[in-house]
Amino acid sequence: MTKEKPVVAVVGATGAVGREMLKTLEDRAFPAAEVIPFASSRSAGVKLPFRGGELTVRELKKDVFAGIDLALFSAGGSTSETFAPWAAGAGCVVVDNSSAWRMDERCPLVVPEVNADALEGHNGIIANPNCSTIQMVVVLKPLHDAAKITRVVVSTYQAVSGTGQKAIAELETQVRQLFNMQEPDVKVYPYRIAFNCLPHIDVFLDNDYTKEEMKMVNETVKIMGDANIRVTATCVRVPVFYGHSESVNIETARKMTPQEARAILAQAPGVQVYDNPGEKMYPMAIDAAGEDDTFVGRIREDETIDNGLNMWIVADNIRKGAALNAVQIAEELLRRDLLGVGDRNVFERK
Ligand code: 25A
Ligand code: L14
Repeated sequence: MTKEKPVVAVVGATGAVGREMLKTLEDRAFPAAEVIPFASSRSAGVKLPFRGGELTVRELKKDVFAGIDLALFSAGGSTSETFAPWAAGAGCVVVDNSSAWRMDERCPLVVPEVNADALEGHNGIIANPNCSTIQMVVVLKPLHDAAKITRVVVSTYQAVSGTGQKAIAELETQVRQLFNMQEPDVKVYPYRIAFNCLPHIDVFLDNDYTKEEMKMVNETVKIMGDANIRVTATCVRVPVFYGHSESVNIETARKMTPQEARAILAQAPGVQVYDNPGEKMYPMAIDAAGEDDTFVGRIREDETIDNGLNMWIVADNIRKGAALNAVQIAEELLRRDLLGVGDRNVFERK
């Protein structure tokens, strides 16, 4: 490190995730010398609360990164694609929440509880995984270490906050309109989301899966570091504000009982086992919202195969799924002294 405490930028600071990044830096007393919020020109001058005072949002430009040690990006994929190479080129380490750099071989894709070692030797851009992937691998990694997972079948129930502030507003507005017998405005999603479920997140690809589903397939393999794990996913948007839920079925090489899985997960970092059917105890989005941990319950045997388990995994998609995981990566970079390693020219600046 060049300095005792890093200067930190939050790019996309006015968004749903950017605001949570500021709050997380504050809550965890991240040792920043200074925090500087950036967003588009639309938001320049906006004031955001921080540490009892206010920060003024600046317009993001290619030349703003001189003197900044660390930048947390959450302003969409195209913003990251353009600006992250300029940051890295100026010696500023980027932790990027978009999908732009995740599958790039030059970029580690990190969930600190699972693969923090992947940060060593980074090239200046570190990718934060997809929200649905993060909460799944936090739970699956300890089970994989114990019994070797060979196949995963996951269906998600994803909150609108993943799409950002405009989608939160759309669900609110549609609910109000429907209760007033008005035709709901449909802008953010292709169909009404209020009192509905949409089996469609991000764009459709040539194989008829959505991009969100293929992120879960590809990112899981990269983070778990095992190309032999086969993953298939169905991603569904549900009318929930905060908290993604997932039904996860796993097949393992070695037999693992639900009791053994519960015992392993009770020791797992960042995981809370919330599983007592007799007491109607299972994780729900309304409990996970605002929490840092990932919750798992409904752990039971898949009776149709020899070595299989079903479970239900829930986490706050804006916290562990985005802002918290990014700040945890930043903390790990500090701990390992991986900031301030000078200018880099690994990524093309356009
Ligand atoms: O799927 P991806 O690509 O990986 O993207 C992940 C996340 O990125 C955002 C979106 O978050 C999504 O969850 N995103 C995705 N695609 C996008 C696109 N095409 C996209 N954002 C913009 N364009 P989000 O919508 O919650 O936050 C977006 C943040 O990114 C800033 N931003 C956008 N374009 C930028 C940029 N920053 C720099 N350069 C650019 N070219 C964006 O700033 C926001 O911070 P903004 O100036 O556009 O702010 C928009 C206005 O929205 C209001 N607002 C936002 N959040 C809140 C809010 N108001 C009240 N409460 C809030 N929590 C403000 O009025 C603000 O001025
Ligand atoms: O790859 O819920 O981070 O619309 C961004 C959009 C996750 C899903 C990502 C959403 C996605 C999110």
